[in-house]
Amino acid sequence: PAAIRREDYRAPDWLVPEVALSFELDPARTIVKARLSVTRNGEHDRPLRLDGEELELLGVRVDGAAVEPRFEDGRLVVDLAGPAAVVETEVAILPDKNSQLMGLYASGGILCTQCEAEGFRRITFFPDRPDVLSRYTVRLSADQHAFPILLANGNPVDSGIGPGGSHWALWEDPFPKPCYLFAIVAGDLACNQDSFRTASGRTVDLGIWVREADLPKTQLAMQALKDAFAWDERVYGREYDLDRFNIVAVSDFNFGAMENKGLNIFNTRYVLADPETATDADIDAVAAVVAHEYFHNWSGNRVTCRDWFQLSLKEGLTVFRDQGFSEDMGSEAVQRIDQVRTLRAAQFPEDAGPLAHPIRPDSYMEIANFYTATVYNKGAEVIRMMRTILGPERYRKGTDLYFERHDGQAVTCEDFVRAMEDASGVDLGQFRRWYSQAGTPKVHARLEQKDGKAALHLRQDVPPTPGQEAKKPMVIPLRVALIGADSGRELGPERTVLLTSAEQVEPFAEVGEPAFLSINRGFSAPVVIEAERRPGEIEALAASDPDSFARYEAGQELMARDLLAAIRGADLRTDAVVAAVGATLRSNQLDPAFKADAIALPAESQLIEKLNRADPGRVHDVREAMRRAIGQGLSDDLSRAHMAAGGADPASLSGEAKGQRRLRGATLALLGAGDPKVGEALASRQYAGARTMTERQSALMTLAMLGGDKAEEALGDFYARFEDDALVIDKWFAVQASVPGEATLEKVEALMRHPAFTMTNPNRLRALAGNFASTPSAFHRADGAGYDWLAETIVAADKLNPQTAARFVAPLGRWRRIEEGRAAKMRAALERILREPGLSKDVFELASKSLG
Ligand code: B3K
Ligand code: ZN
Repeated sequence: PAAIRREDYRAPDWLVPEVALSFELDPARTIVKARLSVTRNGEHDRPLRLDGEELELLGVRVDGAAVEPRFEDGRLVVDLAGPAAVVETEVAILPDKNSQLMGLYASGGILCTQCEAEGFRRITFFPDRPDVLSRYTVRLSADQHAFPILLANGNPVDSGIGPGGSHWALWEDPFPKPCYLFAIVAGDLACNQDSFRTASGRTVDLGIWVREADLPKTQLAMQALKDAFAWDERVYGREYDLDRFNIVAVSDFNFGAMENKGLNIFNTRYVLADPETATDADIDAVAAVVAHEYFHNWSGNRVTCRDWFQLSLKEGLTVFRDQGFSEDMGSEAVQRIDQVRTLRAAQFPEDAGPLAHPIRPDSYMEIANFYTATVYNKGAEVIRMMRTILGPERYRKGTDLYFERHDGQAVTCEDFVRAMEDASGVDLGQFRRWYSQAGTPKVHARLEQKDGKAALHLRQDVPPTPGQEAKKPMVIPLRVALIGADSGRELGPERTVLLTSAEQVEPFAEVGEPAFLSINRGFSAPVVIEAERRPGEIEALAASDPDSFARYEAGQELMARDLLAAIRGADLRTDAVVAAVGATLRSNQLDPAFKADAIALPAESQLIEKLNRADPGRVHDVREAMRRAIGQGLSDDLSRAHMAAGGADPASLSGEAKGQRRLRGATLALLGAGDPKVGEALASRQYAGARTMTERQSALMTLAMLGGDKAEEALGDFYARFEDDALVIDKWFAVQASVPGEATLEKVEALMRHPAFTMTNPNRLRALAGNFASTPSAFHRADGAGYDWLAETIVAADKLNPQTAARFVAPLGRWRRIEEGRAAKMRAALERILREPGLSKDVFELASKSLG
């Protein structure tokens, strides 16, 4: 397959201002009639070219007259003489056979659509590109009994009864939109109905549509939706624009959710939640995704992308917006820690590996492969840096200008940055490199102190990435404070240092006492800091940096220092880490959620990233030894914290209650590491008395890690208890696939043969394969069997669902970071995948680039 390049963009030859679609819905064979009003765009004599995929063409008409279809490079080519025409097509599609879950498909008796990025071409012939915006009228007809509810974008305008037990509904969406935002749903659905009164006094009808039995689990999503409506009015001045807003939940979905205009379609996982079946983390994710999709109504739908290279225009901005929402709804510091954890776990490895790409990529084979942590999460960091540089008021002026200037348009990342510049008067010329250069910058920092003066010596280095050997210096905003080594206080106000050259020296005014360096506070830039530390400096910052995010970071730096030294061959030093964890546990000032984060060691995957050719077995052993030392050295503090945290009100979703439950799980895990017998007893007790899924899942995970009869007993109980709840059974698979150690693979193989396992449901497949591949000591078996299993699974899944299969390729591509023996086996697994005949573009692109 050929690469598509950003620089080859050309405006569309034909526009489609109006579309009328008619669906005769039937899961076995659906008939789609399309009526496109097309107009020639500019002076040219090129024909109309329409994308189409897996469509059975039944007829084409131009201005009412039938024409003989002609295809070129897989596209339907229609020759048109004048400046405008009406082009009609009729096709048949097979929803029941659609296992890719793109286009129109069936999920548990519901018919639904997914069009982003290029699924609309699987529904009808169309110029399937985001810069063609159309007004849609949609007529749906279906069997009344099987599909009593018929939904589409926009407003319902008419409905009625048809022949043979059928009924129909007519919907109109007044807002021009790209076809990737098109959606319809038909099914037997029940509705949680509510309403929201907008700032300008309009009433919006809100509906969350699910299977009848799931209605009680939609309350949290509804609350989040109303909070999101209010937040976007208050923080960004954005009001909703239609009279109704619908969300539909389906159980087979390739990712989290989709922001179709007025008709969001969600993975059930991000809608259905209550404290008995969803963890606090799941519940927070529901709120974040509901808000994210809602926020797209402005950042994505009203202002959309010109082409798919601009994906971060809507995704980076919308992630940044949903992060702001979560920060305002919960604790800002804890939210920021979670965001940075995600970035380090998912984006840093991507940026350091063979699949590295800038947030605005230059080329792709399959766009579905570019819905990445880089485009989304690093994209959000880039918006955050702009706000840090401009300040919140000028940033808001910038977004106001952006929305006003480009409402109803399909635009580029450049348009966003220009709006920021025009509104603020700040030149972002050099800053634009964040859009074009890949790789995580490293910043080396040294604080020099002489004669009562301090100077911060900074150096930046952006590592080479595929296709980008030499890099230019970036603009890196670093929030910096100096902390008195004796007083523990901030010496002068915090500053934002703009690092713009390869090397730079920042003088600081008189500092009266020796100072420690608190840098990149709040994670003001998505970089790796390498600071030269003085003896006792990290320990002191970890104990008392007044900025809680910076204190967390210092704790992580301390843990990583001692773990990495031991992994590289030194004796494992545990005293400093044990002391720091003990102080955190005993503190009266820190809130429980922060404590839970602060006592967790850096993930194995993160340690592997910092090593040259790691032995994952050794990384695991050293990290376990540290966990054991903490568990043994602090058993009293841990037990006390564990008991105290057990008092949280199970019905409460306050930050305090959620924090206590998080701390209860974290302390339990460490107690289990320190003494398996004690851990087993405590976990069994916690499991038996659990009143929330948060408690139940953390107890189950600890038991599963310890293994043995108690683990089997709890796993059996868990399965029997939740057999009918697919989302909870996903957890049952996930827990077992996440157990560290070489024995997990056999378990995973057995689970694949379990009657509840199916490859056609992406949530189930991710629960098993995704979790296994992200558990380093299980996946990186020395004999390479973990890699072979993953390769086989990818090949099998690819035949059903290429997008979901492709998501599992990246772990095999990390071979450069792993010791030679295993690395060779990882490459062999990638080669094995590439030998498979009929591989999808999705998997081919990632597997071939991963070998590079
Ligand atoms: N925009 C969708 C993602 C579509 C993914 C297509 N492969 C959900 C979101 O980011 O909000
Ligand atoms: Zn999004």
